[in-house]
Amino acid sequence: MRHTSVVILAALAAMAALPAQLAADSGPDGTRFAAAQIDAMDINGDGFIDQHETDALIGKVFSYLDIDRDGSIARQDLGPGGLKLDVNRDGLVDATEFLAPGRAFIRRGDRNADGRLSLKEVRELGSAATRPRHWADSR
Ligand SMILES: [Ca+2]
Ligand SMILES: [Ca+2]
Ligand SMILES: [Ca+2]
Repeated sequence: MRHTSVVILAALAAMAALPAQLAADSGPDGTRFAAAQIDAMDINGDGFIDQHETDALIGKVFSYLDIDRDGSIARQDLGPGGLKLDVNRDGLVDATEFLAPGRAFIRRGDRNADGRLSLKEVRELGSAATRPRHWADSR
């Protein structure tokens, strides 16, 4: 599939920006946007996003960015987001650090603790982002 990496990068970028975008886009369009997110990330087509799916998708982006295949990406190569990803501040973003936001995304939104995000939970993540104090606390 020629467009695979573009789709994955778009999904990742959309995921990173998801709460803000949903907050800016509440109402019926927000639901449509949440549905599009699930669609883009729901590999097994069960209508939910789980950690295996975020790991698989984000892992592909990681391999794509890890050009020299040494298992890490220089922090500065990731732009402004790199500093946040480099949790242990060693200047490199390894796979664990790179996958962490996707896992946090699931944990943050998983209201019923079934380990996966439903359309409703993705929607609620969006409305949580409209409460700045809550959002700041969860970081
Ligand atoms: Ca799924
Ligand atoms: Ca690191
Ligand atoms: Ca859930």
